[in-house]
Amino acid sequence: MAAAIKQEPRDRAWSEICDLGLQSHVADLDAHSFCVIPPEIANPNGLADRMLEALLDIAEKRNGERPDLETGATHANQPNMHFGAKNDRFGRDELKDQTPAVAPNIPEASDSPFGDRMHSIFFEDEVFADALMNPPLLAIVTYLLGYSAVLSNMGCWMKGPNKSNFPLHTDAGGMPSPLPTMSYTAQCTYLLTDFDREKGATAIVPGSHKWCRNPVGIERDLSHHENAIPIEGKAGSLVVWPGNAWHAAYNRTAPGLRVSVTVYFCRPFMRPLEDFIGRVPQEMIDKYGPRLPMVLQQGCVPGYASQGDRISDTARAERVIDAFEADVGVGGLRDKDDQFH
Ligand SMILES: O=C(O)CCC(=O)C(=O)O
Ligand SMILES: [Fe+2]
Repeated sequence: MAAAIKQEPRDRAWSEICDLGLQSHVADLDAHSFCVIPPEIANPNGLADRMLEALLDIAEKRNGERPDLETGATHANQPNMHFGAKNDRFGRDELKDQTPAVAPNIPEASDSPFGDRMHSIFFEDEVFADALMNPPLLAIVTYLLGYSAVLSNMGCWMKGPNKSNFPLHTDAGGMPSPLPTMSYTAQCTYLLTDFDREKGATAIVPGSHKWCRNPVGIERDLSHHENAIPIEGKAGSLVVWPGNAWHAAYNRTAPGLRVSVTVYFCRPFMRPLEDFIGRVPQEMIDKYGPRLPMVLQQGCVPGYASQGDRISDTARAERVIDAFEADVGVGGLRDKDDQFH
C-alpha cells in the first residue's frame, strides 16, 4: 500500500489564501510591496473596535489619563525624545521613573513622529490573541514566511496631531544591506482608526521590497521622496508589507487620534523583539489550538544557560512542532537531519 503523502506546506498555504479570497491581496503584496485587506475580511466580530477599547483602557491605566480619541489633545505634539528619556505624559503612573513607551528620537524631527508606543500588550486582553490568530492575517504571514513564522512583537501606535514625518526605513529586523530576496520578516498593521494622508497614514514606496536594501541618508526623508504614497484604509482594515518594503509615516494634520496595532513576524531562527517562551498559558493553547504555541515561539530554542535548559527547551520545541505538524498535516517545519548540533 502506498504511504500517505503529506501535503506540501506551500500547497496548503496557497489553499488557505484561496479559501479566504486573498489572491488579489497577495498579488498586491508581490507587485506593490503592500496590501490592504478590507474590514469585511480582516475584521471578524468587531475585532478592531474591541482592540481599540482595550487599548484606551491600557493607555488610561499606564498614563493615568484616558486618551482623547476625538481631539487627540492627550497625544498632540509630543517632544522628540531618546529611548530612556522620561516623557511625563506616557507611562507616567505605571513606570514612574523608568523608561516610558517612547521610541528613539529622530535628530531632525521637531516633535515626536511616534506618539505613545505601547509595548507588551499581548497578555493585557484576550482580544490580542484573537487578532494574532485571525485567519487572513496568519494566511498572509504564512505565504510570506512559512508555517514556522513566529511573532516578534505586538504593540500599539497611538498618535495625535504632530509636525514630523517618521522617516523611511525597512522592517528587515536590523539586517544590513543587501537584504535577502525572500522575506525574513512581515509587518501586519490593524488600522483601528481610519488612515489617510491628513490622518497621519503610514507611507510606502511601491515596488521597494524588490530593491533588497535599506534606505540611507536623504532617501530616508519622506518629504523628498516623490514615489511614496499614503496607505489608505478604513478602521478594521489589515495592512501587510514584507520586511524589505520602504515605509514611513506622514504627520497628522487632522484632529483626533490615529491608533494601530502592529503584529510583526520573523522567521524562527531570528531573535524576536518580545519574549513569549514559557509565558503562554495552557488554557490559551487549549482555546486556540496548536498553531498558537508555534506562533508564540514555543517551537523555538532560545539561547541556553545550562545543560538542563538545553535539553528541556529542545524537548518542548519538538513537542510543539510535532503537535502542530500532526494537526495541520504538514511536515518539514524542522530539519530532522539537523537534530544533533
Ligand atoms: O507609524 C507608522 O505608521 C509606521 C509604523 C512602522 O514603521 C511599522 O509599523 O513598522
Ligand atoms: Fe517600520
